[in-house]
Amino acid sequence: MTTQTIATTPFNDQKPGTSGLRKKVTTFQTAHYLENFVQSILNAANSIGATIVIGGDGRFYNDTAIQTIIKMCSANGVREVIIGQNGILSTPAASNLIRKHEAAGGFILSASHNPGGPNGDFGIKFNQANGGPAVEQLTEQFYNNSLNITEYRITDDPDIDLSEIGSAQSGHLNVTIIDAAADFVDLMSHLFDFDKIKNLFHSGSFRMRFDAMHAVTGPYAHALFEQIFGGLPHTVMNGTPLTDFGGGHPDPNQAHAKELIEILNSANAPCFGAASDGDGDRNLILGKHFYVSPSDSLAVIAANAYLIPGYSRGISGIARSMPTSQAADKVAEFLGVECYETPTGWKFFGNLLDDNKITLCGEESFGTGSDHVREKDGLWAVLFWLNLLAVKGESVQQIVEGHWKTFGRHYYTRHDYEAIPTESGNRIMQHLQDSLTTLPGQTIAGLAIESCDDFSYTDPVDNSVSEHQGIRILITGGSRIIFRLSGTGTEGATLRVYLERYEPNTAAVNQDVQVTLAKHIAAADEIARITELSGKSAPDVIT
Ligand code: VG1
Ligand code: CO
Repeated sequence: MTTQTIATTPFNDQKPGTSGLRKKVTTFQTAHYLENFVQSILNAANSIGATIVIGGDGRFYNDTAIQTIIKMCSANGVREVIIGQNGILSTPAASNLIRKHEAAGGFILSASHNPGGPNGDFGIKFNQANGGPAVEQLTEQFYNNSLNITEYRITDDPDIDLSEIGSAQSGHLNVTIIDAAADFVDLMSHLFDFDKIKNLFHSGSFRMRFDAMHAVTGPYAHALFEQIFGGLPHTVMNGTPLTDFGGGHPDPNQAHAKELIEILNSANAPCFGAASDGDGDRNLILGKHFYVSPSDSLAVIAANAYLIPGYSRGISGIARSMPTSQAADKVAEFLGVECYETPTGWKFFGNLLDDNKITLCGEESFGTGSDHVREKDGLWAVLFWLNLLAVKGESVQQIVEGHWKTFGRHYYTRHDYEAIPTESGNRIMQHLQDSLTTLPGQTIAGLAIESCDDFSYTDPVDNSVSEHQGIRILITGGSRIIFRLSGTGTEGATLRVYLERYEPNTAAVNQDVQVTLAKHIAAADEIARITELSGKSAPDVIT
């Protein structure tokens, strides 16, 4: 083994976004690009003598990147790396392994739900010792290191065979390859009542479909829903992970999980439908002819947590990302616990979970989770719903409609304007900034604007401040319109518009969400001058 020190020059675009560094595969293939970022991370993380977890969602370039990271870990004095078999780990499974093995952190190779393949996207993020995404102070260090980097260290050892479970050696580095699904299934079996769920599957009337979208959850889903619970052989669809996700977007929402949604809307629909994304941290929940909005899902989960073994002692608090609907707030109020409003991105939940201020958290972007790991967890949410269906003996629709009756309903939609010129995105946000003082008191499209601000968050645990996290427009009666630019895209800018209307009495309004929110949609366009400044007359994706 020889360790080489390679001279390099910085790339100034290695700034991590909402969820790590995401770029086109072709960018990661640029000479020294990946290496610069990995060395910048290793320099900031306490990696000498440490254990580090490595795994990815199996997309194109996953194996190449993992072999590079192994050699760099070896050259940088890491003691042991723990890797999922074939280099594959779902994001929540990686989070679990970091915690379980008290690792110093982990490299997660994923661009989540973004398309894969040689012309698709790739991504890398570093999770810290608590299993959660690196906090902002740390990602700032990664970025600053990447701006000043002059060299990186790598060995010239041969590649490791990642297909064999067991131990191997890369120079002085111990490489442990593990069965990723086993640990994860074990963790789930301690949170949920597997026997009750099995009985549900064997009751004769229950059928479900799970869409793994050719991504990382396929093997976990086959094990859980078919082998353990005894679901029919076709319970899991698209269950074989592919490096390009079969050419699709592994994004479990109305735009990209169309096949599953059609099945759940068909005459002979199963009782329950669910899907997860590229790296297994997102979830979509469907009932027969019924869609559950992620914000509602968080609220329902919180309201019913006491029925689930892992949460039967009650929850300490809830957190939701700022654009997530306020449905969870109503539940927190009812339970007498705190509801925290954090900026978008799972890293902001970490301190609250570590400090036991919250047990549950979620985002409108199909992310839900708890203190069992430090990432959102797609299969966890699906198991939670299955356990709930088994305990309550009601349909998904009955559970959600019952919830609305008790707490009122937060009609909710998100409109995305994708890949607009960066310049247009910035102009829209600047225009909104400039309007903050003049908007309050105005009535726009029939909606009375009460107040507005540029969301800033002070972490209650470490007092760190994160500014400019989105523009919030608050409307009389508890409705909101929120604007922010995406931090995960790889082309131009993506404007996200979040629209929410609260109705205490759901019988009083039109049930169609887009119709119910028509005034909010019109007001958003007028306030942000979207059509004029983006050049688009309609959003690209509506969820
Ligand atoms: C999006 C979502 C955000 C989520 C992030 C990472 O970020 O809106 O809620 O935390 O993706 O999720 P943005 O900045 O594009 O809005 V994942 O499944 O991509 O790790
Ligand atoms: Co994801």
